[in-house]
Amino acid sequence: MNERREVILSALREAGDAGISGEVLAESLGVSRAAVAKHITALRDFGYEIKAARGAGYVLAAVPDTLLVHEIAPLLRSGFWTRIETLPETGSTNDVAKTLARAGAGQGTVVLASRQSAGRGRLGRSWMSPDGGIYLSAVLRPQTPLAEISALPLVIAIGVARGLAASNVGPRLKWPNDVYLDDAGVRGDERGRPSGKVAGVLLEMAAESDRAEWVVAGVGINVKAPVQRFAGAAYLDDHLIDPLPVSQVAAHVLDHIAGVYREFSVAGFASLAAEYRQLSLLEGCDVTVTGMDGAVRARGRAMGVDLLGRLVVAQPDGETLAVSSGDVTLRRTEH
Ligand code: BT5
Repeated sequence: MNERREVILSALREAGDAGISGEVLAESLGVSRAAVAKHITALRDFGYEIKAARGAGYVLAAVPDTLLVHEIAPLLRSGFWTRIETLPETGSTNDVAKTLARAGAGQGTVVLASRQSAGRGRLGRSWMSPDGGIYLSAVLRPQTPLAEISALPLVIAIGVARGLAASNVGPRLKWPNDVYLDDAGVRGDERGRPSGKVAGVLLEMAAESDRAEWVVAGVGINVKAPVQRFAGAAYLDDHLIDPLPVSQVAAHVLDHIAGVYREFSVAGFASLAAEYRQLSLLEGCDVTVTGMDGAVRARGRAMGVDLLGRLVVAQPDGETLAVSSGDVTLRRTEH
């Protein structure tokens, strides 16, 4: 959206129900009234409902409930996000952010899309990305030693969980970086079981010798349920009596990713491990760790995560095992 439209939009917001005339807008922008009318038409095309009332001029009646930079930016509290790009659709926001990172985009760049045609999960899996979700990818340039970067996906997952908690739901984490919704809150699932996966995190990076050159942190969040629900997925709005505008949810998540990333940058994962443990769905549960070949690698009790983000499993023989993500699947052991 161009700068003049931004100015018009903020003037409309400020004027509220009183409205603002085309003449005043034209004068303050130094353009003709016809030019103002063109910008108003363009804003309407974005989904802004702008009424033209006789005497009052233009009145902003409703803003679109979609991911638009001019809806998200005013809601952000953190100054971390210096470049925000919103797209109606793209293949994968991670690819867009990676291209920007390779071209030198700074830390604090973020790309958000309302829909993805080729959303990716980890290990070549796909991420269903219909309209109604938030698909975002952030460019980070951590100074953390490379060996400790392995905890960063868990850090981002904590940020997403905090952002969703600020959006009035009770998220939980499933190691390493899946975010689940705990239905024990609003809907009152008597079993108190999480109703499904509401968000996932995909980190991609390029490394120099002992530092990451850039990290792209991709996050997909299910907000409004599509007509065809994805099996195993949870949708934020199903858990809310008063759903928030999607831009507000995005702003909460971005603010909290920025906050937790700053904590990680200053103090490492040590300061966050206890919070991760508290949010973890697996904490204290018996789990089975299975390699990609399907063979059971270990059984035991999940006992938190170590400073490298590995899941610590206490085995029946008293030995503990630290499990790295990427090469295992994990499920609660059925008794
Ligand atoms: C993830 O992978 O959970 C990481 C997802 C990251 C998506 C974001 S969106 C913005 C950015 N751009 C991208 O292209 N990707 C990132 P993983 O742990 O591998 O989980 C993938 C599995 O989750 C799939 O195999 C499905 O079983 C399930 N799944 C796919 N889409 C889902 C959805 N919308 N909701 C819940 N589960 C889903």
